[in-house]
Amino acid sequence: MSADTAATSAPIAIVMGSRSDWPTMREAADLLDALGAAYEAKVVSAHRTPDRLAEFARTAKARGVKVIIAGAGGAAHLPGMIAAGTALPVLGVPVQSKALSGLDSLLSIVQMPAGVPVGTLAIGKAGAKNAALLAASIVGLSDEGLAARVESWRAEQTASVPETVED
Ligand code: RP5
Repeated sequence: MSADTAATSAPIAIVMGSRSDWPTMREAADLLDALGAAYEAKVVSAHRTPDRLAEFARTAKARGVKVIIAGAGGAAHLPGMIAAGTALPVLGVPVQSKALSGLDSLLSIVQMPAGVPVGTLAIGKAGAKNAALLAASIVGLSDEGLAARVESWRAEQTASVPETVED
């Protein structure tokens, strides 16, 4: 079996434009760990490593990836370019940039032309966490155990919210 067709054990892929995005994207990874959801995480830059990006998108489905979480900041073309190369669901996380606080990232990711969708999340860590929950829910459609763990996580979150304003 060639590298292109070898199935991976991880149905979720987390990719990011730079190592500097990891503090944000780690939130997604940590939540997937908590949910017991397998994932791979790697740096794939739309601008600095375009060949790596094209190879990743072209081979993802054959490797067993079911959903892709792509985070990038600034001129954040990574999620859209991955969506251009695969019909797998792509969840885009706008990483908070220094210059424009992530508004540049958000607008770069969210305004996709009709026909090439990227499901765009909130700027920063909240977006990364919610991308993980959505990815787990998507994979959970064909994985009852994971779906049950997502339900439990949500129920625990609900139970943790106090109704009173102070003790
Ligand atoms: C984007 O440029 C990355 O996603 C990152 O958010 C931003 C800055 O990258 P570095 O200069 O920190 O590597 O490609």
